Amino acid sequence: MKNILIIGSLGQLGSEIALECRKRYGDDHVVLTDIRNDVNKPLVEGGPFYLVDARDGQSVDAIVKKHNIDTIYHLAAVLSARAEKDPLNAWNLNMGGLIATLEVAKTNGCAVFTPSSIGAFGPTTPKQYTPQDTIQRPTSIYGVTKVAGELLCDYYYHKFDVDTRGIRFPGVISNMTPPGGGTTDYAVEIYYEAVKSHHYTCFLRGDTYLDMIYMPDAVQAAIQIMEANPAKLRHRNAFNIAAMSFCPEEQAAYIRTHIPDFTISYDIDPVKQAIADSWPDSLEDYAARVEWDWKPRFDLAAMTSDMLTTIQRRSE
Ligand code: VAH
Repeated sequence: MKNILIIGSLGQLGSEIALECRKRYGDDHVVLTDIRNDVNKPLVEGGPFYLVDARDGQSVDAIVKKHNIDTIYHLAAVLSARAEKDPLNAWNLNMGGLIATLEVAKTNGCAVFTPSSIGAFGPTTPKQYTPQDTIQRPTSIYGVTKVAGELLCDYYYHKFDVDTRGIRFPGVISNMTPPGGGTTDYAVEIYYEAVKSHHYTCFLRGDTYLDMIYMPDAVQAAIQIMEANPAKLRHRNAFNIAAMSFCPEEQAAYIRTHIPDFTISYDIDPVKQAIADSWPDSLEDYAARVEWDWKPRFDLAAMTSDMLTTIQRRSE
């Protein structure tokens, strides 16, 4: 049975990967850390949890040894929009945390999953069906840390034989954990506002296309890649995956099939719009499909139906 450590386990991605891993591998086989413990009590109290800064390699090493960890999910990071407010802090946390984890993994023979992002691409990257192997010149500090992270993880694989694997996530949409300061947060907020007030004021232009994915598919991908046969992997850090590409106007139209009087207006955030404009409109994910059988289950129609039904049920 696997023994998994999830660093940054209370964030948007971390909390749902943690929940699914505990279901699949057992509460005591999934150890969580985060820099806070004042949210998501069921996770914090549902199994081993430690208050640890992701950059504290000594503490992480002690946890890995105590729990005989074989797989680390490194999910601690400052997301794109928040990172632009304090680029140095974003670099220190995103890179300081990752290299601490890679050093611990090298010492203890752990596999490491690190999320990258469509943010690892920039304005000179082909925007439509962005290829797996292409130009990566991001213009956000978040994207710089993602490209640097991909290169660092590949280096530890080739130089020290650390089993590193990663996925370039699109914008992740979840009905459980609030978004954490990203450029794609609008695509989550819009559903909650649609149920609450039948109106949403969007911070991106209505024709801004971005790749998005529903959280159940994102979680499945993060677990599936770490269970994949390493002999079939020609890529490591990181794989493109794609599920849907849409713009706020399209998402609003799908919401109106459930809430006919839903309206959307715009109050553009120039920082977030500039980041979104630098990212691809859509990705091709052929490598992930061939090398570890990636396949999404949710499209925009299915996600919209599930999100609105779940939020409406909770608000009753
Ligand atoms: C962000 N949600 O907006 C993250 C993600 C592709 C977007 O990396 O920063």
